[in-house]
Amino acid sequence: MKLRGKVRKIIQEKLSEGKVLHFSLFDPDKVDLESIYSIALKLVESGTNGFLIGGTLGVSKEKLDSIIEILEDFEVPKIIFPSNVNLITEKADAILFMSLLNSDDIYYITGAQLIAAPIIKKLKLESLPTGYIIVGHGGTAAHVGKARVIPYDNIELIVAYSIMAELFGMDFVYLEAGSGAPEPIKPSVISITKKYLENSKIIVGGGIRSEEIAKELALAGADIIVTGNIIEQNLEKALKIVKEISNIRR
Ligand code: 1GP
Repeated sequence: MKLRGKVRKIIQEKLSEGKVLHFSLFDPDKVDLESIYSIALKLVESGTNGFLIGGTLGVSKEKLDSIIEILEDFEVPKIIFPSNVNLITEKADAILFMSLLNSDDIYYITGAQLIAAPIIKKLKLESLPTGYIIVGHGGTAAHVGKARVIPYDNIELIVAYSIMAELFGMDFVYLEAGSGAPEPIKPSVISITKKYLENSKIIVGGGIRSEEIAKELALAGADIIVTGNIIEQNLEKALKIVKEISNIRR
């Protein structure tokens, strides 16, 4: 929690320098505690700007805590990517305080957040207000979160939800295709959405598996690119993605 209270500022400073950020997602249900340090070291050396820790199924606070403890020495923010209220820990620097805006279930829009709010306050966790919008494949998050998933090419809806997040004052709009999605969000969707946002920053994740697509998304206007599965499936490829993004200047 060394960077607590500084995470938003770190992100803003890098973006204001024309950089695009990369966040590495660790799903506690999938990562192996033995290898996480060496993987994280390679990601940091390649230029990743943050660790998101979270997942939808099979996640325990104990494993979450163990992962953050292992990552403690790295000078990059450790940010909780919560799927529910059981994933709040004082060990993290910050939490994506997310509302699943296109859920049909009020629990995922304001219910879990209501339970989480006093806990986050008490723990003095830095909160990063985020509108979470599930598009396309949607993955497990869409199923569990009862999302009314937006088709990949429905730009009108994606833009409308994104504007809504900005009007609510959310700092981040997370356009999520779902972990392991066969297709990521389209770069053309990002470039159009970007035109409508004055303040909110765009996080894109789900199904990003090549440096080419990551670059296209970054140049289209994504502010933060998230990769998860590829880190476990093909670390060399993941490192190429990180390096590609860290070289981009807009
Ligand atoms: C999922 O956006 C993230 O929440 C990352 O997805 O695992 O497909 O990279 P991947």
